[in-house]
Amino acid sequence: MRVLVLGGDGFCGWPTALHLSARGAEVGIVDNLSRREIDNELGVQSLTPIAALDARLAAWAEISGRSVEHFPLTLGRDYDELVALLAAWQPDAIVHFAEQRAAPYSMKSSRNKRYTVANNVCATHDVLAAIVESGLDIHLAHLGTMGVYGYGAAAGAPLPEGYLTVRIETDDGWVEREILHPVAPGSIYHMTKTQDQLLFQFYAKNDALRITDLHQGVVWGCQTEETRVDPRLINRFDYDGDYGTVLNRFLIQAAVGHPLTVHGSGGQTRAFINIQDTVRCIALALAHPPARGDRVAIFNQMTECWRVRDLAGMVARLTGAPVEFLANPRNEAKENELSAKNDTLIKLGLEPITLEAGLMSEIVEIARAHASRVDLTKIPSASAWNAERAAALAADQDAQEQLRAAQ
Ligand code: USQ
Repeated sequence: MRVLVLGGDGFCGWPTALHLSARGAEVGIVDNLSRREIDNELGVQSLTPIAALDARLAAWAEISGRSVEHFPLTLGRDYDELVALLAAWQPDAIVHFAEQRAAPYSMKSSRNKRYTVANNVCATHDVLAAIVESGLDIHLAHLGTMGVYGYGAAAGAPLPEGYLTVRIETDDGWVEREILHPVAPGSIYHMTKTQDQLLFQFYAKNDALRITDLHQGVVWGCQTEETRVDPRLINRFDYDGDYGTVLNRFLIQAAVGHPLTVHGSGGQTRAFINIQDTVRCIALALAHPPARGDRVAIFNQMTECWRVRDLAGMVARLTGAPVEFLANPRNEAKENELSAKNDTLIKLGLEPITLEAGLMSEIVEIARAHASRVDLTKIPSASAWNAERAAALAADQDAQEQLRAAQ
């Protein structure tokens, strides 16, 4: 199978490219290195020292004997080059990770909102239009998010996989329909993923494109079977207030003696998945594509749900770290219940790696091994969702300063 991985230098894209290559796929990476540029813009670097993409690919060729080519296109801008690449490379499948994926980064300013919308929505649309223009029967697997649903199901039922059965009253009685689950995005970033869903619905209906949308939860972990083979293949690990995801942040905070930064009361419940399971799920999705003319296949790519304060409690017990309850920079529900169906990937053979299986120890090791690279000033989450949240953050900071002065 020939697979183009769009965004193949990123946190999920890099281990996916290696996983598919290791399993015999011919892999090409399309990436404009924008994630590395954003690191420079934010003045922060991955906790793990990641090699330049060329060096990563040379190391992979040396270790595996398999070459992966890099195409440095900017999706959403270099459209003609993308069409030419599809014609020349003739992929069977495309895995699309090439979007700005951090909710806090997307909410920092109007510039960040506009960049995230333009980058994500135009990239997705260009990929779809280019597949049609190529005339090739390419299966598109896209990394969506559990955040499209808004973290709560109707009447406490588990979130279904993409579609919701509704009953509509007509003159002749009740009829049943399956509709796309209503969206409730909590950030501009999440909102772009809900826009992606509409683009997919249109192109599946109008052009019979074969599309799988993988609604992924919060990813934890860092390394996969392939990335741990050699230090030059190490995956990135974000811990900063914009790109670090909650559990990985807690683990590095514990490793450097920083209190665990729980937003609000920590009553937010989210769906989680380990990075090793991410790459397995993508391989499973590629092996089971929809047929031409099928509706968009939507899988919930998550394995368990956790409340943020319970995660903090677990890390605190494991490491002895103190927990700090901070003003929440985000405009989100203080408490929510969440459960979600993930039957499709389980039926396809996914055997989830769970948090409680003790595998968190590897991440603790990664966090401890690279703790000296942490810039403590980058830990706080300073991106406020709106003026009211910004005022709450400022009041929290004042209170902390007064407490320090009194000590
Ligand atoms: N949180 C804390 N303390 C922190 C960081 C986060 O309490 O130091 C809380 C947040 O307020 C939020 C929850 O933890 O309630 C999750 O935050 P997160 O930063 O781990 O995840 P999120 O912003 O939702 O985004 C991440 C990925 C995104 C993906 C999404 C899946 O960055 O690309 O789509 O997880 S999901 O959350 O299911 O929508």
